[in-house]
Order: sequence, then structure tokens, then C-alpha cells
Amino acid sequence: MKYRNPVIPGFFPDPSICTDGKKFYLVTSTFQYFPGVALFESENLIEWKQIGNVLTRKEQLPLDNATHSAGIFAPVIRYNEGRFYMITTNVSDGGNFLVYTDDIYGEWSDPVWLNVGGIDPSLCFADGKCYFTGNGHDEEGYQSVLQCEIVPETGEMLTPLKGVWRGNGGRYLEGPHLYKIGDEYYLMAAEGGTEYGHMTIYARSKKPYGPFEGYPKNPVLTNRNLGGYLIQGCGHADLVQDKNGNWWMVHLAFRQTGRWMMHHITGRETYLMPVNFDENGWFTVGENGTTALEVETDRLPDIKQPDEVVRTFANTTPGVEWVYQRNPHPECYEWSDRSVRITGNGGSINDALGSSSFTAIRQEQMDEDVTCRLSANGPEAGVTLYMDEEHHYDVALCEDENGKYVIKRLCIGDVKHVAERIAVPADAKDIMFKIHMEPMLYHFSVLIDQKETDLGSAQTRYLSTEVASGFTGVMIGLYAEKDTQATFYDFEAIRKENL
Ligand code: 6LW
Repeated sequence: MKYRNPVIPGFFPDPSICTDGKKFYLVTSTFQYFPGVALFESENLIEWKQIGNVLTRKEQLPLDNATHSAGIFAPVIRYNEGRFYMITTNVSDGGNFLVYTDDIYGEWSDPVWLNVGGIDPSLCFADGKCYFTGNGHDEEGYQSVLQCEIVPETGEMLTPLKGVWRGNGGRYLEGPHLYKIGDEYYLMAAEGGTEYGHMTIYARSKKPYGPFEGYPKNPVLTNRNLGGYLIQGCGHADLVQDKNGNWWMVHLAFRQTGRWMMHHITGRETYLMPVNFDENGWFTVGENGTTALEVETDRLPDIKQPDEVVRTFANTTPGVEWVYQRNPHPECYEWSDRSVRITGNGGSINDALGSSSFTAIRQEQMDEDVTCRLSANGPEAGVTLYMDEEHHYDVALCEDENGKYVIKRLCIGDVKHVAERIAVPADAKDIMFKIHMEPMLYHFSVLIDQKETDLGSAQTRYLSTEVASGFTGVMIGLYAEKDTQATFYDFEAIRKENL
């Protein structure tokens, strides 16, 4: 059969995967958004369903200091003897911590804080021990994978932190994971930075603390040498074994908006590639260590991936697909199956901190059609394509002493430009915004009592990570500014699976 990558499109980076022997579970990083750490399940590695977010309480996820792309970095999920563990870093508050649960559909524990610096912590349960693996600097000041044994339920460190591998020489050695496979220990990590030079490397040893021998053909996976190729930035990866004994890798990568267009807007996404071990115990990934949009495999039954996915208020859930900026003010949102009523709280989508009245779902494909009706009273409420507080395109229903009007506003760094302004008749009953998304253009229009007015287009690239920087992707946000009350209904985002 053939399957299509990414298996989880849109801003779902730094994937980590585990299995309880029945299903696969996967987590991704979420930065300043709340709730945090997206959690997915799958029975076949191809079809993934988001079943929630791991960090649902402010005590687990204080985000008051989390500016855009800060907050939660790469998480790791592991399963051991009936219990799931998720370990991550809150780079804005408290550093490394873990939570655990015996019920994947239930609540997770309070955070167990770890007295270890650095980012990208990982766990490996083997030999009756729990190995902590992270990255930082070793005793001689070199970037290194660091390791020790811990008691995960208390965070107690049982052995001193030890530098075990300095990687392959690339910059930003990160995302390390230790595995015991057979009677050998494998250490896998990413290097090159989470950009166009990203790559996955590994080493192995007979002993958990090394000495580790690097795979002679490192990097085992990278698309950095593929020019004019849509998928770039392959790196940060994790391994899992299926019921049939086959190994798989999930890893992050991103898709350029065009073959020759070095911009990406949908963030770093989750890809799946088959892993093959040779008779000497080294493994390879994919074809020649690269990742493709379409992968042929005989390891999976025929699974039909849909050509189109429709997301509405009825089939999505607040706090699952719909997230908030930092720790939200719950009294500002009233959800029903058909609508969300949002009350402005004094904050603004232009703010770098705080939690303005805003809820968002990811732009997951480069081709999508988004529609949403709204009614509002007050200065401004609308739909925003939001990369960060300085890079967003808004269509909004506004009101001043002369009445109501619709605007399209483009915010690109220091340039903030109201590109369209259309008066809304006082007796208008029905306002609907429409956004047609293509890889390189967003096209906006408004329907006032079914009559459509073109609001023009805007280039996607100015919302891209290459322009805005950071680690997230474009979100489709619904917002209400100060002194505004708005009801959004009939939201629909039709995601067309690119290929
Ligand atoms: C993450 C690091 C990385 O912690 O980017 O791609 C950082 N890899 O491992 C943020 O996602």
C-alpha cells in the first residue's frame, strides 16, 4: 500500500511515540498555547486522532511568561507497566518536568519537577531502571547528550548526570532518546537546528552509558541535500515497534509552499517512515535516508486516507483542537455544538503576553476553505490567520460611532495596514467571512446577507516561519477585542489533502 506524509499535517512538531501493545500514542509540542502537549492515538500509525492535550491545568502549565514559541518544548511519551509518562520542558517557567497517568483518556498527575537544566528530556525504561536522557554540556563544556537514572514518580536523581555522546558534529544536538533494542543500547538525536539543515543521527553501545559508536553513515535521515523538494527540515525523531516486530520512525519536517519557495506556513509537522535493521544491527530509514510525500510499504494493510477533511464546531472540541493563548480566562468563552460566544477581556491579539479573547485551530493543509458567520457588538471581532502577535492577517467586523464596517488588516512586523474597509448596512442580518487558502495566497471575502464582496488576497509567505521566526505554524483564530462581544457560528474548515 501507499500512504501519504505528513501523517499529522499542520503545526504538530517534535513527535514522540509509544505503544501499550494495543494502540499507538503520540505527543507533540505546543509552546505558548493552552492546553498543552497535543495527544493522539492510532491503531495503524497512519490514521491519527487527537484525543486531547496532556497538560490541562494551570498548575501543570503556567504560561504567564511564555512569549510566542516559548512555553512547552519537545515532549516525550513512554509506557511502562500500565503507566504513561510524558516528560517535557516549560522553557518559560520551571524547566524540565514530567507527568504521568494510568488512564490515557483521563487526567494526568501534577508536575514532578526535575532538578536538571537543558531542554528535550527523554525517558527509557529498561533493566528495571528509568533512564533520563537530555541535552546540555558535559564535564568538559562540549554539547552532549546527558544521562542519569531517576525515580520518575518523585524526580529523585539516583546517579549523577553524565555526558554520554557528543553527536556527529552538527550544531544544536537535541531531542535525544535512549532505547534498549535486543541487548544493545541505541542513542538517537537530532542535529543541524530545526531548519533546512536538520538531520537525525544515532549511535549504539553494549552499555547504557557508552562508549557509543556513531552510525558510520550518519545522518541516518535528512532531506537537506534535496533541492527543489517540498519536504525539508527532517529531524527530531522517535522510534516505535509494531505488533509484527517492524520498526517505524516518526519525525518532524515541514513543507515549503512551493518547490522553489523557501517558506513554510503550516509549521513543523509529523511524518512516518519505515525503519530497517541490517544483519549487523545498524538501521536505515526510508529510501536513502530521505523522507517522501508518498511512501510505499507492504507492512501495513490497505488504509484509505481521505482526500478531504471537514472540521466544524460540531466535530471538534474546545480544549482539544481549539486552543487558547497562554492561560485563558474561561469566563470569556461560551461554547455550544454550533457556536462560540467570545467576550473581549481588555487584551488584544497584538499583545505579546496575557491571554486575549482568542481561540484557534491549526491551519493544517496549505489548501483549505474556511467559512465562519459571526454577529458582534463592540469595536472589533473577527477571524485571524495568526502566526504570532506581529504576523497575522485579520478580517473583522468593527463598530464605531458611525456604525458597523468590515475590514481586512495585514500585520507584518512593523507594517500594520488596513487594506479594505466596507460599510455594513444598519439592517444587515447575516455576516459571513470566507477565506480561500492556497499554498502561496490567502484570499478573503465577506458575505453580507448572502451578497459576496471580494476583500482581496495576501501572500502567505509573510506569515511563514522564515519571516516570523519561531517554532509554531499559522492558526485560524476567532477573536474579540476589548469591549466587544461576538458569537461565531457555522465554522467550517475544509482541508484538502495536498498531493
Ligand atoms: C525542540 C528541539 C527542536 O525542543 O526544536 O527540532 C525545539 N527540534 O528539539 C522546539 O520545537
